[in-house]
Amino acid sequence: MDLKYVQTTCPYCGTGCSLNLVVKDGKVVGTAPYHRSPVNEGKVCPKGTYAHEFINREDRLTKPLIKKDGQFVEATWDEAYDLIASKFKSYKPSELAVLSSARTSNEENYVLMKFARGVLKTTHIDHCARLCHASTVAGLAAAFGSGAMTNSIGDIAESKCVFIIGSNTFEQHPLIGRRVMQAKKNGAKLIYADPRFTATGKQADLYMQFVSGADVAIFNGLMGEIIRNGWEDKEFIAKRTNLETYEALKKTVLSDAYSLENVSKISRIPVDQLKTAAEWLGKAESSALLYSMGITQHTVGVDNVKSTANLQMVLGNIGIRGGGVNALRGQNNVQGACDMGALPVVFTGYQKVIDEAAHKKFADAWGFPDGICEPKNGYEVTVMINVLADNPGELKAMYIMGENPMLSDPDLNHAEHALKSLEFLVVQDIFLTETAQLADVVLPATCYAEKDGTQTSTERRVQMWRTAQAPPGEAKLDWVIISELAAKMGYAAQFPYQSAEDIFTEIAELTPSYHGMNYERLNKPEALHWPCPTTDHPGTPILHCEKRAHPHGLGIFHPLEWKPPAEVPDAEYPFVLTTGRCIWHWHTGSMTRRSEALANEVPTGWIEINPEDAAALGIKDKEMIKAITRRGEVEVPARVTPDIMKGEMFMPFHFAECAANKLTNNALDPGAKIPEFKACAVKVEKIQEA
Ligand SMILES: Nc1nc2c(c(=O)[nH]1)N[C@H]1C(S)=C(S)[C@@H](COP(=O)(O)OP(=O)(O)OC[C@H]3O[C@@H](n4cnc5c(=O)[nH]c(N)nc54)[C@H](O)[C@@H]3O)O[C@H]1N2
Ligand SMILES: Nc1nc2c(c(=O)[nH]1)N[C@H]1C(S)=C(S)[C@@H](COP(=O)(O)OP(=O)(O)OC[C@H]3O[C@@H](n4cnc5c(=O)[nH]c(N)nc54)[C@H](O)[C@@H]3O)O[C@H]1N2
Ligand code: SF4
Ligand SMILES: [Mo]
Repeated sequence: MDLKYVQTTCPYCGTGCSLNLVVKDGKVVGTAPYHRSPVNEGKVCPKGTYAHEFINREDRLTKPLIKKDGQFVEATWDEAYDLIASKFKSYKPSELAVLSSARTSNEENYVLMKFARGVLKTTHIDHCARLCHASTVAGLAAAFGSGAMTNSIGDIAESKCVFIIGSNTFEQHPLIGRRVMQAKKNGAKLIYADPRFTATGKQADLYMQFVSGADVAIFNGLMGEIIRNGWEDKEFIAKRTNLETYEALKKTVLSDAYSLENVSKISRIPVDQLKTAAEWLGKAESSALLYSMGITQHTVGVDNVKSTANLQMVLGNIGIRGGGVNALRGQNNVQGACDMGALPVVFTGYQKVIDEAAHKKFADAWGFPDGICEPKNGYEVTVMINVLADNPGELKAMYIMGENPMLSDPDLNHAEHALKSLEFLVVQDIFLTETAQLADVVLPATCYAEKDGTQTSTERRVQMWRTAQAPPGEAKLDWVIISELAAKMGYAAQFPYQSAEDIFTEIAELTPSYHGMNYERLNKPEALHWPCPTTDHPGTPILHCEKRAHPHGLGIFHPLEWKPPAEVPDAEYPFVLTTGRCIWHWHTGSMTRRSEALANEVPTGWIEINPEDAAALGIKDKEMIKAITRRGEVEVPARVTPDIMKGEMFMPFHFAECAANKLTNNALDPGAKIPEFKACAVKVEKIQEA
């Protein structure tokens, strides 16, 4: 029997755990612990444990598919490439849009970014970071000059006080949750704020339940209380921040609007809990703030993120061990997809497309004889969808690699209408997803177990995937598909890669923060954190130790006023609906619902309803009910539980048969263009028997 272990990185969340794939007779058959990673030390969560189960599913895509008369027919790669090349050549660059993928490697994102800007010459490239941490990138960049998680995962265990808000860490980043438990064991207090008493909440020393959308008010209230008591870090503020902005912040947070009584009215958190939280934070030697989608997915997402930075600077928790603003990135490689410039405004390493020198640098290095895209910002995902729906004919064709917007975008009826208005859609995925079903051409790609490559975790650690088995059927590596298509379109010379490593070498050359990295250096258990500017640089686990990344080196405070969500409850839609995830499933379920063990645990979706609300509506636990918003309705089983706040309801968005996103609101943060997945107005009804 041919049995081997191949060490790789988990393909699910941004924690970046390492594990072994067990390969028998050339096929992946299981996972086994890999003990030497400092991130997870051999432990994994259920998704990591079962990360092999979807790989060899019978319904993996194995051949290119072309839609003819509404039906998919199998095609050769040449037929598929020829069709795509001729179609794409018939459109103007501004009529083309590309969605890249946080599920794929850095190398693949880089190649697709180069394809978009160099071959298609379009400015419109983006990916799911828009739905996720777009607010973080904008908010932390405004505060610190750089938009990434400031500290490392291991560092959280050293914190003296952990404040988690808007992150269900124990379910969504379980191996980061483990570090929080280690901090607790070392004596740290855990403060948790969330509308739901989640698995994370159940470990908290102080749990503050509040109504979705109150975050800025809560932060202002806490900062006011901290400053009134003299618990602010005066030295840090004086030396490391811009004092004018601090004075302005003080004026706002000390105003009557954010007295604890008012904040309590807005958020429904009792005053004494707010006082305790402020005291614990104010008196702790260090406190780490952890957040994720509860903060970012709002029309005020950027304000929420700036508030996290405000609080941590008031407390002097930046650039120290056990502190930091720890924005927990979601997808395995969403940090990397952003680093690789799969965003409408930057090349790799956040080099701005509108910057003349950066534009020239990439144009020269790539050497497209007919130049690259204009030095102009392109459309964000959410804007692409709105343009498709509202300005028919402006965008005509789209290339989607490894994303499933037909389940993950807000207001699905609107998204479906938008995607259906495309003249030509190409989807490159490993399964025939809801989005792929709308495509004109479907290209079969390879999954993480079938490729070498790197991915960058939430703590900016660049780690490797290693090939464990051959692709199924005729499926190809994502970067090979894009390079072959580029060659068909006349640009073979610009895509000469023989391996993922070749691509990485080009990335390192063009990207200052990755400049000192190469496969040899990355090929060890601890890998490297960016920034790593030279080949003898050890990498940077903690950012902003000496000074901010702003040119003047000082952190900037942002005084902010609280604003309610775009849609608030009224007589017709009397409840707040929030949405999110569970530990067993991954987003649109394309992988986890094809994993027997995971699907068996949680076979379908639900809506959480507080017992008092359920009683008033006459709804029983497990009863099928109808959930309705201004945008759509779904039938979904009720889960009656005291864990959700009265007046609020929660749905996971993993399940197509009761898709939360038929209900969600497409209202966007004006700066980051992230949708308000975390709050809209909903009503629920009993299903009338026919
Ligand atoms: N098992 C699993 N893990 C995952 C994922 C997955 O699909 N499944 N996805 C990954 C990805 S891409 C991401 S981005 C992360 C997301 O990770 P999380 O952000 O932790 O996950 P969510 O469930 O979206 O939302 C977190 C919490 O926000 C709370 N919340 C709701 N409204 C508000 C509000 O107004 N304010 C605040 N402060 N909180 C609110 C919700 O009750 C929920 O508990 O998880 C990653 N990890
Ligand atoms: N209501 C609601 N909606 C949300 C959210 C929410 O909290 N609430 N969260 C949002 C967030 S944070 C995110 S990140 C998005 C995620 O939204 P998406 O990125 O659209 O969701 P995924 O299901 O992760 O889709 C990834 C796709 O990539 C495919 N894939 C996996 N590996 C590979 C590979 O190696 N190559 C290729 N080519 N394809 C591959 C998978 O089969 C799948 O179809 O959802 C957003 N939508
Ligand atoms: S915590 Fe995240 S990276 Fe680690 S095993 Fe679970 S899903 Fe994978
Ligand atoms: Mo995400």
